[in-house]
Amino acid sequence: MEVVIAVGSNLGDRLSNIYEAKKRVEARLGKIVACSSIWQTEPVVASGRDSNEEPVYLNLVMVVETRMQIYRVLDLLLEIEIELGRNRDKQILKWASRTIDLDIIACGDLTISSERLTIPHLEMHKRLFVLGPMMEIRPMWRHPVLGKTVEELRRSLP
Ligand code: A4P
Ligand code: MG
Repeated sequence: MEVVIAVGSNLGDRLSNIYEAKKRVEARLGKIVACSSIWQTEPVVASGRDSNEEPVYLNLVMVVETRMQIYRVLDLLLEIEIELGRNRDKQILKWASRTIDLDIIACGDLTISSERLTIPHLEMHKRLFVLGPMMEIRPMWRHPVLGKTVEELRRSLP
């Protein structure tokens, strides 16, 4: 199966965080069969906070071919985040800056809504930093709940 994964970094050596994450994903999850270019994006911050106070992000989206169970994929991604210095302190604010973020965006037309995992990612359709890169590699993927392709979702963003 193909798992679409979004990668983001806005702290530390962002490029090297991203390359290291890709290397570890490929070693532990499976082959990266498609990868977007790296986008520099303005931080999306929680309401009430100033996006000028957060460093700019580098983002990309990749597709990994794996036979692993999806919760296993999640555990491995969380493990790689920790290894790459992700601070998961509970005090940390929502959408805080991070060395690396690895989110599962989609997995074919699978839908999951459990305590630990929501697929497709809850916010993916609102985010240019996901839809932009994903347009490059899977423009025709269709959101199984919203019924729209990446291209259509991208067009409906402001
Ligand atoms: N979880 C549930 N569904 C998923 C999924 N599909 N993929 C659970 C991954 N994890 C999922 O995640 C908290 C918990 O969500 C996990 O333990 C898992 O069980 P987290 O990574 O600690 O939280 P987070 O990343 O802060 O939250 P979230 O909602 O993933 O935020 P986002 O969407 O990642 O937002 N601006 C720019 N320009 N670029 C960015 O990349 N990223 C964020 C973070 C904010 N602003 C940004 C960017
Ligand atoms: Mg995340």
